Amino acid sequence: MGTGSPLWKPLSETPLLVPATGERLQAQGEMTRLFTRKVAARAMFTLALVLIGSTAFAALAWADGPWRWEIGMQPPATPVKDRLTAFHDELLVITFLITLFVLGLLLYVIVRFRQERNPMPTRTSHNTVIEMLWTVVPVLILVIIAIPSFKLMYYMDRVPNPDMTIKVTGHQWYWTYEYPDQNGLSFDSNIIPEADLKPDQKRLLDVDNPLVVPVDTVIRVYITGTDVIHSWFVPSFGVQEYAIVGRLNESWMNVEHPGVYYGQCNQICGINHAFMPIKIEAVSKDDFQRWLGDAKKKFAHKDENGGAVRVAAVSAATDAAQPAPAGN
Ligand SMILES: [Cu+2]
Repeated sequence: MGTGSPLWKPLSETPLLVPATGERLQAQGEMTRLFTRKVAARAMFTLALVLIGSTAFAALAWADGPWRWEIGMQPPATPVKDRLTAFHDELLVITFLITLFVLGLLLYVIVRFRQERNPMPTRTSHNTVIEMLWTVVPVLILVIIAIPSFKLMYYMDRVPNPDMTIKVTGHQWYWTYEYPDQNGLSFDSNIIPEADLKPDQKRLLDVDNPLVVPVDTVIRVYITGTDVIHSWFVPSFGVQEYAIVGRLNESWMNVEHPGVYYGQCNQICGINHAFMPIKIEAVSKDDFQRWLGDAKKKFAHKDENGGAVRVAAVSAATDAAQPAPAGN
């Protein structure tokens, strides 16, 4: 717009009248132009951030366990999490391509339809073909995403022939772990207070009695609660299940590599919600048998207050209604 434009005259020179239609249109054109440039600049900045972020994420994805300034997800340790991670990566590719396409369109519009090159805007307002396309193509993309998504959801949901069962009970504010196949072996798992931490222990994540499981074993996990709703969440297993009073939720895991895995209650459950971490040690089958022998002695007669006995009764009733485990 030239310097002689009446719009930019000092207020004193501007007539206190509504500008003529032509001037108003010109003013609107100017506003739109400024606005479009600003939006385009912002969109490009955002895309640059997304690109840098996803590259950094890809580079960091091989580190083990939670680490400082973590961006991506923890490395997968079960078939469920393998699939979840793969699905996430597929979605990232689709998102990247769509973002690239939208950026291309934006750049094209910014260059091709800028005011200098296109002084007389077209009055086109409808184009049936384009409107059909921008409806049908996104629907197709959603269908393409939905098919693997539903497959994965059912894969996570059905426990494939469990070799053993573990029962998890959420309390304010700790977990109880129970092995119904092992004469109801059961123990509580409490956080290690910060003051008692040993150098190799993780703050807010380490516990006195971790859950111990064998690798290469299909483990059915029952989850329930005794006071409020908790949630048993182990990121590297792809397991997240609500612990609800009076309900028995079910999930499963098959840990692929021995190691130590951490999780947390991720349902706001009261003042000590942040202090009921989950620690799982996955060990070889032999080591697990050895641990069972020790644990049965260590945790014998520990639950005579009735809580665990009641829970065990529920578990036994549910087990009776299900096909027997393939063995352990
Ligand atoms: Cu909780």
